[in-house]
Amino acid sequence: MLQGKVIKAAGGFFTVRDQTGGEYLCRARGALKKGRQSLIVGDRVVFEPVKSSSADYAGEGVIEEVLPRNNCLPRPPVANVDRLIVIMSLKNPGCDWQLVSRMAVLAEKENLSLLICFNKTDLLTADELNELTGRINAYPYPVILTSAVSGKGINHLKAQLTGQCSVLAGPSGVGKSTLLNSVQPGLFLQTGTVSEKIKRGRHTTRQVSLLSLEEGGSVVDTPGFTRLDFFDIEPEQLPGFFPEFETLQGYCGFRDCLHINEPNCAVKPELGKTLAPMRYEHYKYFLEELDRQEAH
Ligand SMILES: Nc1nc2c(ncn2[C@@H]2O[C@H](COP(=O)(O)OP(=O)(O)OP(=O)(O)O)[C@@H](O)[C@H]2O)c(=O)[nH]1
Ligand SMILES: [Mg+2]
Ligand SMILES: [Zn+2]
Repeated sequence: MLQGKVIKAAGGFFTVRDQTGGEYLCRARGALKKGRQSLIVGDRVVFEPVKSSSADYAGEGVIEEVLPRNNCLPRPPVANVDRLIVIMSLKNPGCDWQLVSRMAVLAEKENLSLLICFNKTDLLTADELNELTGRINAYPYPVILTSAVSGKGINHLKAQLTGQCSVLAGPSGVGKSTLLNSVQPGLFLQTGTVSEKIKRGRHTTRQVSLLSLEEGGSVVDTPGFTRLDFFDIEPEQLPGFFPEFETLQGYCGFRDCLHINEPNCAVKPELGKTLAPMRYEHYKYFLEELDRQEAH
């Protein structure tokens, strides 16, 4: 038996890399398939190798066991990562600010460290960029500004990737694969264009795949998405996933204050002061969404 990590998952086949770097094309043992849990990229597995008939792989194999996950994201489906990097372009396609907050909630839920990367800064004039500064800085998370065209921020991004396992997530066409190619040209990831007419990407990356980095660490490139639903989140948990509420909520009149209409709320008076109005809007929107879900 060998131990390895799932680096690709497609059509019932899993590419598993063992500790020495050998890659095996594996299927999952029937009993595993019947279990509730499906295998995803990043899963650590125990597998039984068999000799390969293909030159592309060190061998074939059967996955016998999935080891417990440290964390797991439903979308993009990936397990055991150290950090989530949300990529958004500021133009073509324009930024979906609410989707950033949505990803942040999921990162908080899974205890993942989060980095937000705003890409395609080369497409904006200094004035346009200035206008967005308020929103760019509204998130209580580290932010980097990048351009795969001018090279801005690429070294910074590279330094952030080194030595850990990160997953890149964001809509189609924002430049996830292009940025990775800039960080490590040898990856030769396929990239696509953005439709002029609908200003959206063309879903060029089709698979979640875990890539090794020359300088140490690994990164998961993922297909773009626009919709992201919450599940397994109770409305009462939501305030805990907005770190800017943390120090304030201890001063609210009610311990389970949801910071909406409760008397003596310590969070609401901070709106527009230490609390970015955009983030509070996102919070309210998510809370209503979770309330609706609960009512069903
Ligand atoms: N101007 C400009 N264009 C960029 C930048 N980064 C990426 N692009 C372009 O944006 C388009 C989409 O890039 P991709 O890397 O394929 O985007 P993606 O996020 O991987 O998209 P999916 O794989 O579909 O999810 C390509 O035409 C890139 O050349 C940038 O910093 N500036
Ligand atoms: Mg891509
Ligand atoms: Zn409150």
